[in-house]
Amino acid sequence: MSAETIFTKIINREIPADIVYEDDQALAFRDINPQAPFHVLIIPKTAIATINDINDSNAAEVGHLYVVAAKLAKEHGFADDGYRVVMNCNNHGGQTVYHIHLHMLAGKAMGWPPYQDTLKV
Ligand code: DGP
Repeated sequence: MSAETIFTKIINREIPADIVYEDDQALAFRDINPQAPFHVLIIPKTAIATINDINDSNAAEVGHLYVVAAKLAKEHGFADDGYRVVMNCNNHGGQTVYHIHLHMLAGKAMGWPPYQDTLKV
């Protein structure tokens, strides 16, 4: 599944974004609603809708998103202190844009677990 989203428009420079990294497979740009001092979205240039659409044929592109995260962490000085990468899936995961993206959050210590209400199972 590869429906076009706003992220395709960012890849194609049809709408602006604060791009911090680009190569042939991936693009990284600052999140419009940052949740940390450094909050970028690292996306594959191929439109993969959700984690459920990851398979053996696109796994290398998805793995590459982590390579980009590691590069950015070193480049921006976050590698030693640490950072968080998150990929949300569908409604319960909090996904709002259906082109997979790795959130990379850095520049402050983050809490865990990420939910604020009490877990009831
Ligand atoms: P998620 O909820 O995991 O699907 O995250 C989507 C993120 O995308 C959210 O943190 C806000 C960000 N976002 C949505 N639209 C735009 C946009 O047009 N530009 C930028 N830079 N970020 C966007």
